[in-house]
Amino acid sequence: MNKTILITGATSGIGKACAYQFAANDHRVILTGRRMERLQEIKSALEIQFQAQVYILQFDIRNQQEVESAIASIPYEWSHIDILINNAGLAVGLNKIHEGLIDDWNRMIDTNIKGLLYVTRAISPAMVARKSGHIINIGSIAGKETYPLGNVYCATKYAVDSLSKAMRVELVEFGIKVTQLAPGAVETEFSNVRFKGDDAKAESVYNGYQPLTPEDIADAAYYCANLPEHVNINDMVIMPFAQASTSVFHKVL
Ligand code: NDP
Ligand code: 8X3
Repeated sequence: MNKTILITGATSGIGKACAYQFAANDHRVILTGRRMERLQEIKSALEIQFQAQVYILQFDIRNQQEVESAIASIPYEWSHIDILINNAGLAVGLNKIHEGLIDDWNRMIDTNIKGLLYVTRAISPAMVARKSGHIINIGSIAGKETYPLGNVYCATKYAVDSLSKAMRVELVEFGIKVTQLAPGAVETEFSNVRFKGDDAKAESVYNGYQPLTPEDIADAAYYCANLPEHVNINDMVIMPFAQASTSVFHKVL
């Protein structure tokens, strides 16, 4: 049966790959992000390539009112959301804690924690009422191990780890599955954002080893979303083979 999947942060990277993965397999997708042009391009591409049904919603996940009114504006025929992929997120800056930029901290906390909460709060009540649904949170290996200079980004992903557990224990009685995917290095726009547009520095993050692709994570999300009813993946840590921990890489340069 076709499902409806709402994916936050679908304009790039892991979210975009999830949009392709689910749309290619006959599911209806609701794609969200701030960059409207990209949402429109991806919608057209999915419609042409897979004859997919695609609905797009532009909002800044940090703005509670924008999130609420965007979700409330979803037409009735799209309102039965089977799967929510809480993917939108970012790292900004790499500084020691005593040199950290408060604005960077606020962006990460507001996006990765508060944004994820706003979307979940807006969408989960209908799942609870229907007694079915699946929430897939994109955490990170950074939510399992803290690394030097990762401080606030790691803290936000530890929060996602904790919220994933909280959602699971609170929503199980309503028939809602909760899965966290915790990837290591995935080559997306993540490092371009972290290094604030210094693309050479961003590229160097992935030198000397094979990072994960966004499609690797979309495959995992698709796998978790298509298990028998009695099976749930609670938590999946997915690493490039060459990355043994947050800071141990086998690089051949
Ligand atoms: P990208 O930068 O490629 O994609 C991030 C997505 O998040 C974009 O679609 C962006 O859309 C969206 N987003 C960011 N801020 C906002 C906002 N304020 N409002 C709405 N949407 C927003 O990075 P990734 O695909 O790598 O990141 C996706 C998730 O994966 C993040 O949660 C990240 O922490 C996590 N992750 C990434 C890893 C990696 O190595 N790449 C490893 C582990 C986890 P737009 O700019 O259009 O709003
Ligand atoms: C992204 C992976 O190791 O750069 O969550 O924090 S890492």
